[in-house]
Amino acid sequence: MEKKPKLRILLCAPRGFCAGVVRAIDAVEEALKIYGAPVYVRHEIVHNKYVVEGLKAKGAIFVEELDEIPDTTKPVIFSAHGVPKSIPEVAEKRQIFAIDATCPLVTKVHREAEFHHQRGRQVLLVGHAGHPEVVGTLGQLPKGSIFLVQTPEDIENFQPADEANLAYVTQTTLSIDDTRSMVECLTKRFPKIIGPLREDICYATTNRQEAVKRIAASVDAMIVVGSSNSSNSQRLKEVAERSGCKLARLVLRADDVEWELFADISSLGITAGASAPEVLVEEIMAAFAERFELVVETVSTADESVFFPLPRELRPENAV
Ligand code: 0CG
Ligand code: SF4
Repeated sequence: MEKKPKLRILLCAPRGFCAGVVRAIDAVEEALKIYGAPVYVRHEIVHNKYVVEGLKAKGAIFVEELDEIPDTTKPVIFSAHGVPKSIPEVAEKRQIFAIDATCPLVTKVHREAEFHHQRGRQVLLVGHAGHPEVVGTLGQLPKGSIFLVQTPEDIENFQPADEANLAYVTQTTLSIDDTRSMVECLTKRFPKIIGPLREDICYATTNRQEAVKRIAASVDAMIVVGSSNSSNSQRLKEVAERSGCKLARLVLRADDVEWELFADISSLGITAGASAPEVLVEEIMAAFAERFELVVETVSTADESVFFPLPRELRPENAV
């Protein structure tokens, strides 16, 4: 048998599931246990098809909007990305039992936006149009009180009602570096603008980007395990490229690896987005092991011990 070429694998740590994702998936599983199938979930609970398919198989029904749900006594769970204020209002009007699995770190941004609004400030949201988290955060305030800025040009073109009464918040899963330059633009154009004490980018996004930066320039290629609709996973691929990695790919499963691109590499970095299960990292490593003789090292840049308890309605003492 022909000898396999050697491949050095640098595994980023931390990688994969964050505390908000664990909580959101656990919420669906717990709701299925308590209320029985089906339970409804508005939007992919987290942006990963494998996770969504697994929950579907257990009896979760995924919808994009509440009008797809019949009148029911079963709960509907809101995804980890958060929802506009109008959504729980509609659920209440229809008497649908809603369980909010919005990540507490997204809810924190919602509360910040509200706080500024109550103090009469116009709010700028740094983020990407159309992403459900951005839709949810914009939907915390009345129209005309919060504005999305995606680029330095958007900041240049923004005409505030009162320059002295402005604040900003951000999406939680952005590139740390891009956000820093957006914040510089904001404070340059509006020196009195108020922002979060520390940024709104969450610990999981920060740590995963940091780990990728550490290894990106020293590997021939990088694989980010995650879905193409996952903002934090897309950012990891981008960070790898910008930090000097010549070949970076976002891959959902082993079947998606374009093997011809990886034929001649001798080192590979692997990380996973916050919504990508470790079993998919293992699947991809096993597929590489069929073609290469692997030497695996973990490169750790932070320890994570964040834990969020289940949404209140699902805690044992409150379940009805
Ligand atoms: O990174 P985004 O906000 O697209 O979400 P994903 O589901 O991939 O990960 C964490 C959450 C919520
Ligand atoms: Fe929460 Fe960050 Fe995870 Fe999103 S990526 S669910 S904000 S911890």
